[in-house]
Parts: sequence; C-alpha cells; structure tokens
Amino acid sequence: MLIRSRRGWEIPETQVTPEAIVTRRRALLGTAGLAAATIATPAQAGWGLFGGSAPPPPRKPLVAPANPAYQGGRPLTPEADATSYNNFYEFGGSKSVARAAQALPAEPWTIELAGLVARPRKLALEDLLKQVSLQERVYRHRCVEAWAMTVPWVGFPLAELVKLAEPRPEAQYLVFTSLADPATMPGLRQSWYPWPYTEGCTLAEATNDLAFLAVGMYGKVIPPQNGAPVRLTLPWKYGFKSAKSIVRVEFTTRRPVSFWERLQDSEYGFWANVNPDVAHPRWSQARERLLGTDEMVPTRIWNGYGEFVAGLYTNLENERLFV
Ligand SMILES: Nc1nc2c(c(=O)[nH]1)N[C@H]1C(S)=C(S)[C@@H](COP(=O)(O)O)O[C@H]1N2
Ligand SMILES: [Mo]
Repeated sequence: MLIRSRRGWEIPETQVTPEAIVTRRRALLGTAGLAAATIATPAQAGWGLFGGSAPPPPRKPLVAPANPAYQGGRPLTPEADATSYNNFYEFGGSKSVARAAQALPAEPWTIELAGLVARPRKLALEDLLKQVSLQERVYRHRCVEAWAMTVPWVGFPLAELVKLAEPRPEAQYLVFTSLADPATMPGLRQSWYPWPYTEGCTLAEATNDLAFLAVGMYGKVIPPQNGAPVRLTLPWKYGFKSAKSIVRVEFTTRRPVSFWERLQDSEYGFWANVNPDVAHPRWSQARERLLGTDEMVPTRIWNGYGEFVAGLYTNLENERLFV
C-alpha cells in the first residue's frame, strides 16, 4: 500500500469526517486501533480498492444533451476519482465503499410520492424518465469535509418531479428518503445512526432550477457508490444534503429533521448552504481540496451559485443558513 505523508493543509480525517461520531464510535469500540481502521487513507481512494482481480463492472452509456447554462467553471474531476472517493454511510464510514456498494439493488426501482400530493403513488423510475427532460449539467460539489469535485451529471430538474407530484397548496417542504436495505448495506448495522438516511429542503429550493436529480455521470449510468439509480444534487449546499438512492419523496408542512442534523444539529443544520466565512465548529470552510489534483482553492459563498439561489434566502435573516 502507498503511504503518503500528510501535507500541511490536510486536516486529520478524525476532525473532518462528519463525525462527532468518530469519538462516540471510539468509545463504543473501546480501542483506538479499531476506530483508526475505519478511517480512509488517500491511498485507499483509488481503483485499487476494487482489487486487482475484480475490476468494477462496466457501466451502460447514458448520454443526454448538455445544458449550456451549467458548465462547471472548473476542470472536470477525473471520473476515477469521483467514482472511488465516496461518502455513502449505508456501505460504511470510510471513503472506500465503492466495491461494497456494487451490491446495491438498483433495478428495478420505484420512487414513492407521498404526503401532501394530489395522488400519493409509486412511480417506476423507467416511467418517470420518459416524462422528464434528460440533460447533462456540470456542477461543482462541495462536501462539508472541505473536499470538492466537478462532475458532469445526467439527470433532470427536481422541479419536473415536483410538477408531476402535484403538491397541495399547503406543502412547504420535501423530505427525501434513501434506500435502507439491511441485506446489502452493512452500514445499517451501526445502530447509532438514525437510518434511513433522510434529507429535506423547502419547496422553493426544490423548484429552483439548480436543484437536480441525477441518474448518470460522465455519460454513463450513475454507479452504485455515487447513489444509483437516482440521487439529488443541490450544488449550492454542502454535499450531505444531496441524498443518494432515493426511494421516497414526501411533501409536508413541517420542516424535517434530517440524518446528520439529528446526529449533530450544531454541525449539520437544515439549510447547510456553502459559505467560506462560516466555519464548521471543528474546522475552517475557507478553502477546499479538489479531488484528483489535491489542489486547494478558495470556497465561494453558495458554492459560487449565488446568482441562481441567493434570492431564496432574502427573508430568512434569523435562520442559521450556513452550518
Ligand atoms: N444516502 C446517502 N446519501 C448521501 C450520503 C450518505 O452517506 N448516504 N453522503 C452524503 C455526502 S456527505 C456527500 S459529500 C455526498 C457524496 O457523494 P459522492 O459519493 O457521489 O461524492 O453524498 C451525500 N449523500
Ligand atoms: Mo459530504
């Protein structure tokens, strides 16, 4: 295994993982050694994690017209990095979950539309895809842990799903639920996490043009580790808001409490909009590390998407919009 010495900018993974939980887990396991074994090293993040004899299965092409309004503004992250350095706690707490995630049962897939909608129902993903405008958008993604990537997603605006759902006038929030399948997801055995993974946003955020549901990346069907077969991308918010492998979208009047918020509200709030000037309680958010090159670049407010979304927040001065 490659051992690389830590560079000055690197924050120990114990500080940076969305884990107050690291401490709690250490207490539970009783030994620091076991806890350390769950922490990813940079060397674990490559294709090597699939093992020399077990290459990742080839992905089917999925090509859609590029939407010129969303070009990323940075060089694309190499596909091998974006698809091998992941956060997907259902498959484990390290970044190297890609191989384990190959077990995700992504086909067939249905999404339940629930709560305050005209007609609560289950939609087959393949039927849904016939009713939306599939397109490619290059988005920057900023994880709360201060790494970032730039990815060509194939998908459709979340607003199109909202329209199909026909929310009732009282609906104000959307709640997204990720698959929780104990048979294939070893992370679910870690019972101190509030499974299933859930996230939420306001109806106004969901119908903003930036909010996107991805079913592909790099011109191919999205791989399991990145949230197959359908995951959210809310690129002006920290990455944990972008729930993977979504099985349910509920419309509600009450603001949901999401997975990370339930674990540690002071560190992972409901809004979680990107802002370099509002530090995470345990580290600075001023800069971010680009997957692939490890270059450090300044973080921008709203992850640089203010022209699209800043207007959503003008009457919310009393809310904790950024952590
Ligand atoms: N269901 C689920 N969705 C999730 C997560 C997760 O652990 N489970 N991690 C989140 C976090 S913290 C980030 S940064 C992104 C990572 O997406 P990627 O693996 O495609 O880079 O997924 C988000 N969505
Ligand atoms: Mo993240």
